[in-house]
Amino acid sequence: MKKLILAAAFGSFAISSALAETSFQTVDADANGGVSYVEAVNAGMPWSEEQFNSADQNADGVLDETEFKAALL
Ligand SMILES: [Ca+2]
Ligand SMILES: [Ca+2]
Repeated sequence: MKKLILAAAFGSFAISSALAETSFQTVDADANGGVSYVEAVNAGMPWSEEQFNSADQNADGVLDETEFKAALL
């Protein structure tokens, strides 16, 4: 039982550190200055379309660097 809890704790730690290392430039695959939902998903971001849309504060369909970083917090 204890092992299971440790594994779960390690798992979530690994996910959050991977996200912290995900840079905007890496996720913006076509380097057009905005991260589309498809780019985010392809980069492994664990976002639903709903989460993406709420992160897209100016509703232009992409996350600029400011929106992207805010969404990671
Ligand atoms: Ca892009
Ligand atoms: Ca936007």
